[in-house]
Amino acid sequence: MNNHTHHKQNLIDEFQNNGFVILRNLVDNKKIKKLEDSIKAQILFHMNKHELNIEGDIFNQGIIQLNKIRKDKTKFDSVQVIYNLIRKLPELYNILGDSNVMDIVRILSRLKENQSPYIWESFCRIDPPKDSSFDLKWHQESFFTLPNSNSVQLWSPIINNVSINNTGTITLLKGSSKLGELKHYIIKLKNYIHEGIPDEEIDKINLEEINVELKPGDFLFFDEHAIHKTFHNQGDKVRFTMVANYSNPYSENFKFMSEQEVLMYHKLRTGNAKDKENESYIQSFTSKGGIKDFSNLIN
Ligand SMILES: O=C(O)CCC(=O)C(=O)O
Ligand SMILES: [Fe+2]
Repeated sequence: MNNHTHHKQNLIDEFQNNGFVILRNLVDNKKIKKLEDSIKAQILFHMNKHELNIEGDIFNQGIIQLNKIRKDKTKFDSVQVIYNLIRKLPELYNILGDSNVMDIVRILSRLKENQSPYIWESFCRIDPPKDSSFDLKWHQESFFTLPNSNSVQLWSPIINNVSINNTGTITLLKGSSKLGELKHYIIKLKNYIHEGIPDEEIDKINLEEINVELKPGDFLFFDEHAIHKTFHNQGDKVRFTMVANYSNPYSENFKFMSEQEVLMYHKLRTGNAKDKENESYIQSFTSKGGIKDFSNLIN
C-alpha cells in the first residue's frame, strides 16, 4: 500500500476508537486529474451555452457564475445538469472503485479479499461559496443507507483543498460511533428538509469536534454511526467533494431494498414521523415509491 504504513490492525483500531480514518495520497493524482478535466469540459460547455466569458478560473468562477444564473428559475439550470452528469461519470467510478480505495473499504468493512462492497450511492457535491441552500445538520449515515448494511462512508475533495476557513468542511464528533444510532428527527430548514439530530442533543454529548482538512487525493472514511455535519462554505472557492456509501452485502441481516423503500423506512422511524405537520412530507415519498402493484398491467 502506497505511503500507508498503516497496518491493518492499527487502521481498524483507529476506525473503532474515533469513528473515522484519513488516508493521505490514497489515489493516483492522474486519476483525480482525469475526473477534474472531465468536469471542466462540462463547465465550459455550459458557460458557452449561457454565453459566459470562459477565461480564467473555470472551476470556481464558472460554477459561481452558473450558480447565480440558477437562482433565476426562468433560466436553464446548468448546475443541476452538471451535478447529475458528474455522478455518472466513468472517471468518478474509476476513483470510487480504485484498488487502494477498495483495500481500505474491505479492511474497514471486514470483507474478505474476494468480497466486494456494494455502492449504495455515490455523487459529487458542489458547494459554491456563501450559499446555504443545502447545508446539512448533524446526522449519522445509518439514517440514509440500506438498513443493517454496516456501511462505510467515503468523503474526499477534488479540485480545491478543503478546510474550515477556505471552503468549509466536514466535521465529525470524535468517538461518536461508539454511541450507536441516535434518534433522528425530520428537521425543516429554510430551503430544505432533512433528517438529523437536534443541536440540543449534540450539546449533551459533548465530544470533540474534528474539522477535517484534506487535499485532492486524501480520503476520509467514516463509520455509519459517526455523527457528522458539513460547515458552510465561507470562502471564495467552490467545495467539490466525492461522496460514496459502501455497504456490506455479506452482513447477516442484509436485505436489498429499493431507494424509495429505504427513504420511506427511515422517514417512518424518525422521532417526529407521526406529527401532523410532517404527514404531507412523508406522503410525498409514499406516493413516489413503495412496492407497486403491477397486476393490472398483466393479461
Ligand atoms: O459534503 C456534504 O455536505 C455532505 C457530507 C455528508 O453528510 C456525507 O458525506 O455523509
Ligand atoms: Fe452524511
